[in-house]
Amino acid sequence: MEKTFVMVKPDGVKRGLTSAIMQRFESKGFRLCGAKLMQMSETLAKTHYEEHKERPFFGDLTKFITSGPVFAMVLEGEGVIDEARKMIGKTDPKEAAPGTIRGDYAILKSENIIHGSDSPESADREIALYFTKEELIEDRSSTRV
Ligand code: RTP
Ligand code: MG
Repeated sequence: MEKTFVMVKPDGVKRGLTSAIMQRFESKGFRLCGAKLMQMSETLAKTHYEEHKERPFFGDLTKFITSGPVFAMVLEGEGVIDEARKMIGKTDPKEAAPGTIRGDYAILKSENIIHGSDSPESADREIALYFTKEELIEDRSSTRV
């Protein structure tokens, strides 16, 4: 079953939005395979955002993402990668539609509450960066009520 990696960023955790965000994905019908509150190291931050390492905002981005605990999640369900990105909304919260997570909870591009994998390749890479196989409970579709 398709899986994605979603992470409430330090601003979201600090503002107490973790459960409200998790609720949206669960209510939609996606299943939680794994979740943890954690402090990202500088090394993990640089690896996670490796694709942006030449961009001018890279330093601020890694500083921000390590500024406090994050809440990492793996979600499972049909089309979850694209659907979670839709639910998250555009990168700049000012352009994110109302009803999306960024549209409803954020104002600044640099503090946009949540991360979600942008492709199947990113999802595989990011899930492996944050979770061991043992930490994930996979494919519960047959036990779904
Ligand atoms: P994310 O990876 O965090 O889920 O965000 P995203 O896919 O929507 O956006 P991405 O292009 O991957 O950018 C990663 C994060 O870098 C910050 N950013 N700042 N100043 C800028 O022009 C700029 N562009 C991107 C954002 O915080 C974005 O979430
Ligand atoms: Mg991205």
